[in-house]
Amino acid sequence: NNNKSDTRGALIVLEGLDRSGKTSQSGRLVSYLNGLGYPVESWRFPDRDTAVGKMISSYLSNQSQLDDHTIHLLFSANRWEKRSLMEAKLKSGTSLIVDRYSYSGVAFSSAKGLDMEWCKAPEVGLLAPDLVVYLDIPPEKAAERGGYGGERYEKLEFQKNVAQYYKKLSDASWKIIDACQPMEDVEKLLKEIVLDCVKSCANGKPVSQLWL
Ligand code: FDM
Repeated sequence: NNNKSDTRGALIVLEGLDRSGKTSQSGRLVSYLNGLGYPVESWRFPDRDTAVGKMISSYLSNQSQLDDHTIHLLFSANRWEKRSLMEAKLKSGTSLIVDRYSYSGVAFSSAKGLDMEWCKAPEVGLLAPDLVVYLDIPPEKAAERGGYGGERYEKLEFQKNVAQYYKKLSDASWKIIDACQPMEDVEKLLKEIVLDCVKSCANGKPVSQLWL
């Protein structure tokens, strides 16, 4: 397909427990794709720079208390406030590497005891990723890496619970990478998977919506 107007960017989501390596890997992916000449940006959720994002940030750092349902809906609203920009970027040919998305939203809130279907509902209609990569690490191993910064969810027992909900959410389309491997090996696998996805989207694969 040589029609340039058909080319769109890919929506690629990295998921995983805290300290699974998502943030370092997304930086590396962006440099890699840029180096190959693909327009790409690194995004993350929560996006703490928006008005809603500031409320989320204050909650995560224990400076404010919110009912579990309320914070769940704020996380979702934080994605909704970026939806139109997201769509515009993809349409203009820019790929997005997104550190956490709706799956974090559902896994973390369900791990607190909220109903999973209730948690999914506000995500319906957001853009569906073209690729979800799960950086798989046992919660104990992630905790050993240190650097839990003292935010609300950075506790081993809770992370174990979150891991179980990620498993429930995952489907055959997810690419699961063993995140206990050396960083360079994870990086190499990720680059291959992500480049394939970017190429297939550039060939005109349509954007779809959650929840699939
Ligand atoms: N988190 C993140 C949620 O609980 N719901 C969400 O929708 C999202 C996107 O927020 F503990 C949690 C996951 C994590 C915390 O994430 C902040 P970062 O990646 O540490 O900024």
